[in-house]
Amino acid sequence: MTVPELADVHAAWLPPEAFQAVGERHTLVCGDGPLVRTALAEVAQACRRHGGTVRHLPASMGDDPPAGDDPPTGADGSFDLVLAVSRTGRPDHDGFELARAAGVTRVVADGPAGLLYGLFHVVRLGAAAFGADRPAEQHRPAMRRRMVNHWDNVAAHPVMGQVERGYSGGSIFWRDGALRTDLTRVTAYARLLASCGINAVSVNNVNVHATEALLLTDRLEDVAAIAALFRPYGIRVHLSVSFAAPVTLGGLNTADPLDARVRAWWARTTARVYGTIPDFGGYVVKADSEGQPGPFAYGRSHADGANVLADALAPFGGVVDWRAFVYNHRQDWRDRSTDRARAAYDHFAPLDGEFRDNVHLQVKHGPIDFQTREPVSPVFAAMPATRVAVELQVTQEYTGQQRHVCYLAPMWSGVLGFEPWRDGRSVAGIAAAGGGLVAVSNVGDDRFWTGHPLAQANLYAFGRLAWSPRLDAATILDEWIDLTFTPSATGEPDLLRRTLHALMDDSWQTYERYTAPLGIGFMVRPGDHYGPDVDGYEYSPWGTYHFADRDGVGVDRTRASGTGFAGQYPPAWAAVYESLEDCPDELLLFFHHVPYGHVLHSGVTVIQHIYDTHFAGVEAVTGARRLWERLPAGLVDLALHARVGDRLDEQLRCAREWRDQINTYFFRKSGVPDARGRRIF
Ligand code: GCV
Repeated sequence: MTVPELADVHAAWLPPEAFQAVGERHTLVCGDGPLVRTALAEVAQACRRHGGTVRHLPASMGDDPPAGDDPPTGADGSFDLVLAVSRTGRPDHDGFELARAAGVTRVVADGPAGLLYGLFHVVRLGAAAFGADRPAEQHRPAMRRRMVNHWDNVAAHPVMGQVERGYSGGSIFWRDGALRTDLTRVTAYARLLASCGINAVSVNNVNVHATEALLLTDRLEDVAAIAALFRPYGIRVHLSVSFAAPVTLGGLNTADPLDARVRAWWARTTARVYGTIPDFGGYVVKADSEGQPGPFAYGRSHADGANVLADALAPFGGVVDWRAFVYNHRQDWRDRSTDRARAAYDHFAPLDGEFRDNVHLQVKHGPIDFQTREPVSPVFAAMPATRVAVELQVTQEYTGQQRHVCYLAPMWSGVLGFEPWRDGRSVAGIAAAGGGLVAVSNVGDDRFWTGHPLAQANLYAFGRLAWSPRLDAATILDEWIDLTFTPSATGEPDLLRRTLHALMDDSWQTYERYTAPLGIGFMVRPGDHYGPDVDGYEYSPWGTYHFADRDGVGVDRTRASGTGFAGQYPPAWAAVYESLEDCPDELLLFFHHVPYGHVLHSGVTVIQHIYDTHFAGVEAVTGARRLWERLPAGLVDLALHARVGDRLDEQLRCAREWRDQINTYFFRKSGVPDARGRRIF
């Protein structure tokens, strides 16, 4: 096993320097199997570069992992680091214990995956892992399943391209209708994912087009080839499949989930998948959504649909990730009783308890669609008898498309920490007990992986939050900075760290300030979803309205006079969102239609808030750009510096465009001038 180093691709958060503390020491790796061999290869590579040594002790040759006080002697008589798989641990738990005593740092893992995670944790700690003694710390992931979904097409889609909502170049798996011939990049990606704890990946778009559908059958070998590269890093491969596959691939005249022939087809097809990929993870399904086929065509429920796939996967330990993103995208604006925000709850809550145990109901974190600000989906609290997974979007479809800096960890922390019943039980806990955390990936074949180099931090943060949802966003950012950037001998100490925090810590709120106000969402250009177009979706059937007129703006989602969406929450939150007085400012227009003169908790009117935040947002971006320009040469890689600089230029241009269009729009609608007399076109 060799650890790839790609000459022309940025190493992201695993540059060789990150391994220095491990690589210059003497390490003993105890245990067997492919994941232990991966850890061994990682350490060996680091030692070759930094001068240390590594020895392997297969479990069959030793007893229990060597004790901290008395590690076995190596060529030079001692070890600084011992990585071992416990004989008594729970191998499926992925956890490890880390301690330092008598000059030895010891990682004792529950199983081989835990050993690999333990090694990456030592890498993260760097020299600190080898300093003073430290009492035993237990590290165990909160979520058993930590998954990324790729919206990658095998054959480039005429509108969506090779990666749907991808902002980082082409797919790292697929190109021009085929599996790439050089897959070294996939191994490099597997390392990055494993190092932040991710253990599952789906490799094709949830919108399954004709070529991609074949991955399940005729082109299964392609999936097997990818699985072989992820396996050494403890990552299982999943596949998005089409609900209509029994018809389109199997030649049946129906995909009715209750038809015996359909059930048999899924069972047969799935058995073949496991014959080829024994550790295959399972299926991801987008059904009855945005044109994808589903059980509604046969008068069946989504539980019927999911269960037929679940039954086929169950004998092999596979799971179905069944997406709850089901809504009517052909809406009539006059029909105020239909509310896209209500849809997931209305479709799925009545089915609670009807899904098989190996179905994960994958629910987007907000009720609409990955907007910059949405309330947390009420579905999380509504399905106690279902294994629910929380879906996040690392790819920045609505948050600046990796042309804008937008560090999303603070938003995700808010989602995971949300307590639907306000009683200590959080969304993170619901996901941990259910299907875990899932996110749409933001990588592509771009040299910096993510288009905007700083967007790498979002992928890293997703993995870390799936492991440990309570980690603080700024702490995660520090981890990412420490791993990614080599400390420089030049410049003020910590200047780079301070600059990155200044650019990134509040970047999500900055983005929110210059885009759609107070939780109303959208106002983006239809189709590509980049840049402002206040009425772009207002006169379309997608159900994403703001209802601005000369008197006011916002969607009435109260029970009293609106769509009733507020009533989908447990009482403690339903009452807060229902009430104009109590509703948090940032979600006001999501829940209420108010006059422009409505005074927010902050003390300013809605219209003045719109003006103030849009000017403030642009000022923040101007400041960020200036800070980046002032970084002394040599503090970061020149190409990376240039790429971030270019993106900041574009961010500033676009932020100004947002500011001017939003401010002018609302000035013209309301006729209310800016209290501070600033220029509004
Ligand atoms: C994969 C949004 C995006 C679509 C995406 C869809 C989904 O509507 O714009 O590109 O389709 O969400 O999550 O399925």
